[in-house]
Amino acid sequence: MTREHGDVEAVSRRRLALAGGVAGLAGVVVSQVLTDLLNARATPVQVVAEVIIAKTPGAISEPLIRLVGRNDKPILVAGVTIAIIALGAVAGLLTARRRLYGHLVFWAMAAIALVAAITRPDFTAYSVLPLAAGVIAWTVVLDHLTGVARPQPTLQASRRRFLLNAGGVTAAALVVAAGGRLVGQGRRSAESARRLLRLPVSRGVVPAGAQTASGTVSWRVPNGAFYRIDTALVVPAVDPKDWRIRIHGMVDRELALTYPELVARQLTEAWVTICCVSNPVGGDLIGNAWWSGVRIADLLEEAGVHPGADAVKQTSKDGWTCGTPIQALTDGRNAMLAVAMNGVPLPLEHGFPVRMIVPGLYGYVSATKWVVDLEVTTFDKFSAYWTDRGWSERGPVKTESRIEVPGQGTHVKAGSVRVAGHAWAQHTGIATVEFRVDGDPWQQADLGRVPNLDTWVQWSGTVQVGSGDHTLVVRATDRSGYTQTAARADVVPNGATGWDHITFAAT
Ligand SMILES: Nc1nc2c(c(=O)[nH]1)N[C@H]1C(S)=C(S)[C@@H](COP(=O)(O)O)O[C@H]1N2
Ligand SMILES: [Mo]
Repeated sequence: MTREHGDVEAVSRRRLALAGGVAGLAGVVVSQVLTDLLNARATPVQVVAEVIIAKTPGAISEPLIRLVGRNDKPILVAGVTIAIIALGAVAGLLTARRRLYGHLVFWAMAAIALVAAITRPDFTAYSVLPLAAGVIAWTVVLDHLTGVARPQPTLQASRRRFLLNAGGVTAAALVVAAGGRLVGQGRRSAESARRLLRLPVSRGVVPAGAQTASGTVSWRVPNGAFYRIDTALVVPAVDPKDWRIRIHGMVDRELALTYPELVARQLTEAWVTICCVSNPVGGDLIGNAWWSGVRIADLLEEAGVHPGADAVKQTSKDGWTCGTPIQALTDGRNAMLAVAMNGVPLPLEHGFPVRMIVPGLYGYVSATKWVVDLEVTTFDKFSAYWTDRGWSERGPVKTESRIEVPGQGTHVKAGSVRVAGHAWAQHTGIATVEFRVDGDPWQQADLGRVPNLDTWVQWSGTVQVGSGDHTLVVRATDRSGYTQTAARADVVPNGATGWDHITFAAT
């Protein structure tokens, strides 16, 4: 072997090791960023560190922990990261023999992380996604950089090319990691501020007789099952200590409130069903909860609304806007700046720390989450997020009803069949619900009890069916005397109409 040849080999070995180390780092970063975006509890590296802590015998760990104090976890996380980069370097070197050998090192590390994750009590299949993304990053970066590391016609050019690539990937990884940390940090600090809050709110008691039907969605929808609609790719993380709301525009006195000032005011609590204008007939973009907050009418009264104002334009922390008629905010209904949902501070996804709730209007014209600004104005002076995209300026909820039992396409026993679901006409109230099987006459449903006009109502009944296929239809009549039209309208521009129907088979 000539001396020159030996130099080239040394150079390319160094490059392969560097390529592998950079690949290792890229995988760690990608898995960390995905963990933050998915709001998973811990990164794969953290999970491995936790398992190491759990499995280390006390005789060894205790003196160590005494030595490093409460920094044991961060130190271990850093150690695992360094180990991954070092093993990545080994993987890079092994690609000189065969590319597969390099990949095997990464797969072995992934297998360890997978086993560590599965042994954790909060394991879900979903929590494997960050790890899978990290493995893909490892593979792609390793193949790319080891490819670039191969000797080129001139030594100078190939050196420059390799260093540019390796440096570029490293810089990108560090920038992404820093960005990801920022996003994740905001979320974590908002979450912990939320956990520490003790609000003077109640959980709300489901009124006797409201939950009558069995097999339906529950009358009170738990926060974890509540539908979610918004334009936010990343949920805004707003710390209550940084939250302010400004009430301004056509008012005598501008108001500015901090979170403690808001929750120190008289709180109002109520059952309100909110729903999305995009809910198709029979759809599930609707939910009922016990909301606690401050009545907007009181705030507007204090600010002194100028005559002639007809709208309140709301802006959220993330720049989303909507407009609500002042009349709906001041006519005595429970329109509020809500701070709690079913007795706990709003979940981040549902607008923490403060959102609007207005009975009787679709969410896109009233239910601003992460709200920070209320401008008293007139409808002719502004347009809002969804009105700019073809939806109506005004969005009163349309009277609707939905079949939940039996399920679409299910099989039941011929004879008496229980039928049930929900109907709603927020702030108008449901008067009657009727259902009909096949071409038979309409039958009156039994209605659950409701505390006010602003919630959905459970309906139920019985139909007699012989064996064969059947169609069930439902329609509601509200307290204004309006019976749902059978005419089907699309959700655009101001909400769907039509009767919900399902087919089922009896044997
Ligand atoms: N900031 C903000 N608030 C928003 C939205 C949004 O996109 N951004 N979507 C609205 C729509 S269209 C609906 S239907 C409700 C849904 O509220 P939920 O996600 O708590 O069910 O929020 C409303 N508030
Ligand atoms: Mo919506």
